[in-house]
Amino acid sequence: MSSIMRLKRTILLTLICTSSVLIAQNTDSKENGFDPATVLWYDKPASMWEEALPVGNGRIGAMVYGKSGEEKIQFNEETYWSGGPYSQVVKGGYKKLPEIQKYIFNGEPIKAHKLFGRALMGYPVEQQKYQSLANLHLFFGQDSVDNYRRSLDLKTGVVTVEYTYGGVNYTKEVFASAVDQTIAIRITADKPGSINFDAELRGVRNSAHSNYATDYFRMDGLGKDQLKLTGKSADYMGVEGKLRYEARIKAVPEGGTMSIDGTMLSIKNADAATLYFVAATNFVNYKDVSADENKRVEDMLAKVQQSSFDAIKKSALADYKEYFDRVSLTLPTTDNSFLPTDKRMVEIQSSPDPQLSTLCYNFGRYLLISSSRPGTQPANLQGIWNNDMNPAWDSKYTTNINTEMNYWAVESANLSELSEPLTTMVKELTDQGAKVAKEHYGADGWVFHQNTDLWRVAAPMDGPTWGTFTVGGAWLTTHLWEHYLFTQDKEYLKDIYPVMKGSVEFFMDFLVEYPGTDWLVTNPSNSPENPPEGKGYKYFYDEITGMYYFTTIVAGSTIDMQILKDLFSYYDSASEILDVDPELRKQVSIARSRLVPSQIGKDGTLQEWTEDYGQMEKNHRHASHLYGLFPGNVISVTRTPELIEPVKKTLELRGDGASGWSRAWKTCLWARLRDGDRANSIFKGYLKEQAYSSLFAICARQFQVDGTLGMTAGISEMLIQSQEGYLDLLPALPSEWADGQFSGVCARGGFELDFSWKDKQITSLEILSKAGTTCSLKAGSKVKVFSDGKQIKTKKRKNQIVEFNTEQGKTYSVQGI
Ligand code: FUC
Repeated sequence: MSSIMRLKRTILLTLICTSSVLIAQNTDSKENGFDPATVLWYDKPASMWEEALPVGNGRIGAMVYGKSGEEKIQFNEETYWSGGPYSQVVKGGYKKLPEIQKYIFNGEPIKAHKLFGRALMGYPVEQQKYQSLANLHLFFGQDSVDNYRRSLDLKTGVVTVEYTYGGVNYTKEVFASAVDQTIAIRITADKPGSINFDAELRGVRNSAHSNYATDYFRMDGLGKDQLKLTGKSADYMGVEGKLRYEARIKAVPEGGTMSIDGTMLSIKNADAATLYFVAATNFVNYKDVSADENKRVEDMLAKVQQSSFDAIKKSALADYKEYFDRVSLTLPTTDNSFLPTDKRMVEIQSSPDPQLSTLCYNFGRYLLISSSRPGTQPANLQGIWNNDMNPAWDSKYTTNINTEMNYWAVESANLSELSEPLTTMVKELTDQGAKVAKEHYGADGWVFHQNTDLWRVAAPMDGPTWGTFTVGGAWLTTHLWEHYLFTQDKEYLKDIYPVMKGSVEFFMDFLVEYPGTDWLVTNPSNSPENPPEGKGYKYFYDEITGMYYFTTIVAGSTIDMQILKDLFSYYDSASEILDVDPELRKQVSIARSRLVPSQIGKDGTLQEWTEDYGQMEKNHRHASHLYGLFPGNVISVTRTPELIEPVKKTLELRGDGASGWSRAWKTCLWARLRDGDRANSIFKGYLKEQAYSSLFAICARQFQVDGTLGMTAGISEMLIQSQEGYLDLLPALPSEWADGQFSGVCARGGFELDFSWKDKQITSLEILSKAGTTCSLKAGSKVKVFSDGKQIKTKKRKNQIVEFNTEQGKTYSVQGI
């Protein structure tokens, strides 16, 4: 072989190698056990906070940028908010209610809007803000590195950053431990004595010019191996900041030296180093801030110091996997599945990568496990992750879609306990909710509107355009009932029954007759944030605030009617199961029958309001009047077929776009319409336009966790549904997902399923009965059900439903479905 030939071959080989290395570097491979369904990875650091990777244990959270020069890890503690215990209740507001209602019935919405604004809004009109707690800066000074890779392994909850610098391979691992209440950061290298960095734990200030910069913090070194941060929360809207906090970094180097100079800790020539972050506030609950944040931190640190990194990691992962490993979903893998996650999000627009849907499904489960644990606060607008002292929408609890969406997947995703924080918040809201019911509406029971915060305030806030949404509490109460449907836990039902009853009692007092009909309506009411087009509705100038507004104020929005239809029928079932309040039950079912029926507008869509108003905003992001199809149970393909075309027409006019959460909702809605390809195409559009490369959802150029959690529900809804009272497998299977497997997914009635399919046909199905209820399953005529290998009796019902009794704890295998 001539030298030229040899030279050409060497060049070719080098090219192949480098490209394979490049490919190897930029694609992962089956060979090294990479699982495209459970690992997010990137070949460069986060360029902004929204691209950082999250860890959390339900109470404390962190975002890891993965930088090699100056690493930044941003921390949160879920109870660090502005303000302190306060009330928004305005005494005597109810005296103006009849006048407001009259204006609305008389077609004078702007007068009603203004009077509502003056008499029924809560005060202060704004609520408190979730705050960022601290930033840890690690100065490695290793700017240009090779073989860079950062990843989040959803199977373990560990964020890993790896790279080569100066011929040494460095690895950083970060994870949160719910067992030891710490976030651990471990830095290692494959050459002894190579670990050198400075560390500083910095507080975060409300910007000096903001009118509520009354917070402060103090940074200190502590002893030989700790950094300490203490501070107080900001006053806001006249509510004094009552929260004190303390955060610590405890450093444990192996080898090398460690020193502290002022607020800077330095580690030199160590073989490895571990940093432990702990933090706490004096928050006990929404009306009590008497805890000792310093003692809490001391106790947590003492526990960490008695343990070792390996033990802490072992128990943290075991605790995390106890939740995560309950469910596994597998969809077809393609070559693109091995690309970095941000590149997969681009490539899926032109060629299939179903396992990216699996990754999104699992990421949603991960975020719930990391932001909502029994005993913690519910996941707020950003879960628990927020780096801003003035976050969008205060990163609080918006309940005219957002907080609800956060929990749409919790039951089917086999994470039922993680709904406890939401249940507790709803219970806590009944406190001020009852005072608001009395003073603002002259009604019994409790009411809650479209926003709350750490302090569980419940009055209308922000303005009448948004605050006239009176069914926020009722909507949240349907989640409590859903928890019962999935668990069949009667003790739980007894415990939450007073919440359901209180919400029903409010509406039994608040509902009024719609003039000229026998219908009962909410008045005032709105279809969230969507201004009707019709008589009396126009933009107007409000001389008090000096601003122009549109109003959404109506009587009997369709979403109100649908939520109350669900609440009333759930109440009916609950009181029957518990055999209590038969008289109230009778009145409630009469009232339910008088709620405004679903109506089809002159444009063939489902009417969004009792009146057939037009749409001022054609592609409005909220699809509130489709609550009844999803997550509600008022509209269905089988029970209300006459409404399906109007619903589809409504969705066609709304379009497949808008914010991340809006697209997650539409994915769920098209799944309920049994159109998997439409749902899947909306999912891809979401990845393209309304998701960060971190798979965090976007709303109005802001991070919002609801879209991500809503997509987890949407993906599940394409593969299994049970809202109709029977198990329905593959109801909306996208054509790209022809083969797959889904195990550990839960269904109403207390069932847990393992099933797989090939060429869109179910090939195996195992049903675990966790509550011993009767199982109804949509199946073909040849279906056979076996228990302990023996075929059991089944009853065929209409619509291809087969029914069989089950025993608690028994698994049933189904063939010929
Ligand atoms: C509602 C939505 C907004 C945003 C906010 C948090 O107001 O209409 O898009 O998601 O909640």
